[in-house]
Amino acid sequence: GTLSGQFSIGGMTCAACVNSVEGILRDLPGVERAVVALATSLGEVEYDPAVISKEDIVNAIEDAGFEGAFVQ
Ligand code: 9UX
Repeated sequence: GTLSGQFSIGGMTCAACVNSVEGILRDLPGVERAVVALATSLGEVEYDPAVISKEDIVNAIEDAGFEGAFVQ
Protein backbone atom coordinates (compact mmCIF):
# COMPACT_ATOMS: atom_id res chain seq x y z
CA GLY A 1 0.00 0.00 0.00
CA THR A 2 0.96 3.62 -0.30
CA LEU A 3 1.08 6.49 2.14
CA SER A 4 0.33 10.12 1.39
CA GLY A 5 2.85 12.52 2.88
CA GLN A 6 3.03 16.27 2.92
CA PHE A 7 6.48 17.85 2.66
CA SER A 8 7.53 21.47 2.90
CA ILE A 9 9.97 22.55 0.20
CA GLY A 10 11.85 25.76 0.92
CA GLY A 11 13.72 27.80 -1.65
CA MET A 12 11.47 27.38 -4.70
CA THR A 13 11.18 30.76 -6.35
CA CYS A 14 9.85 30.04 -9.84
CA ALA A 15 7.68 27.58 -11.75
CA ALA A 16 10.76 25.83 -13.12
CA CYS A 17 11.79 25.00 -9.56
CA VAL A 18 8.41 23.34 -9.07
CA ASN A 19 8.79 21.27 -12.24
CA SER A 20 12.31 20.32 -11.23
CA VAL A 21 11.30 19.17 -7.73
CA GLU A 22 8.28 17.29 -9.11
CA GLY A 23 10.51 15.51 -11.62
CA ILE A 24 13.02 14.57 -8.93
CA LEU A 25 10.29 13.21 -6.67
CA ARG A 26 8.53 11.31 -9.46
CA ASP A 27 11.80 9.64 -10.47
CA LEU A 28 12.41 8.23 -6.98
CA PRO A 29 11.79 4.49 -6.65
CA GLY A 30 8.70 3.97 -4.54
CA VAL A 31 7.11 7.33 -5.36
CA GLU A 32 3.77 6.82 -7.11
CA ARG A 33 2.67 10.42 -7.42
CA ALA A 34 4.02 13.88 -6.57
CA VAL A 35 2.39 17.28 -6.83
CA VAL A 36 4.26 20.41 -5.76
CA ALA A 37 2.74 23.86 -5.23
CA LEU A 38 4.77 27.04 -5.42
CA ALA A 39 2.30 29.23 -3.51
CA THR A 40 2.31 27.06 -0.40
CA SER A 41 5.83 25.57 -0.69
CA LEU A 42 4.24 22.17 -0.14
CA GLY A 43 4.49 18.86 -1.92
CA GLU A 44 2.02 15.97 -1.71
CA VAL A 45 3.75 12.68 -2.29
CA GLU A 46 2.21 9.23 -2.52
CA TYR A 47 4.85 6.67 -1.74
CA ASP A 48 5.31 3.04 -0.84
CA PRO A 49 6.95 2.94 2.62
CA ALA A 50 8.27 -0.55 1.86
CA VAL A 51 10.46 1.02 -0.85
CA ILE A 52 11.21 4.58 0.30
CA SER A 53 11.03 6.41 3.63
CA LYS A 54 9.94 9.97 4.30
CA GLU A 55 13.55 10.67 5.33
CA ASP A 56 14.72 9.49 1.88
CA ILE A 57 12.23 11.88 0.29
CA VAL A 58 13.46 14.78 2.46
CA ASN A 59 17.06 13.89 1.52
CA ALA A 60 16.20 13.94 -2.20
CA ILE A 61 14.69 17.42 -1.81
CA GLU A 62 17.80 18.59 0.05
CA ASP A 63 20.15 17.00 -2.52
CA ALA A 64 18.38 19.03 -5.21
CA GLY A 65 19.34 22.22 -3.34
CA PHE A 66 16.08 22.94 -1.55
CA GLU A 67 15.10 22.80 2.09
CA GLY A 68 12.93 19.78 2.73
CA ALA A 69 10.94 18.78 5.78
CA PHE A 70 8.23 16.26 6.52
CA VAL A 71 5.01 17.99 7.59
CA GLN A 72 2.49 15.20 8.10
MO1 9UX B 1 13.82 29.39 -11.52
MO2 9UX B 1 14.42 27.54 -9.44
O1 9UX B 1 14.80 30.54 -12.70
O2 9UX B 1 15.93 26.57 -8.76
S1 9UX B 1 14.43 27.16 -11.62
S2 9UX B 1 14.56 29.86 -9.44
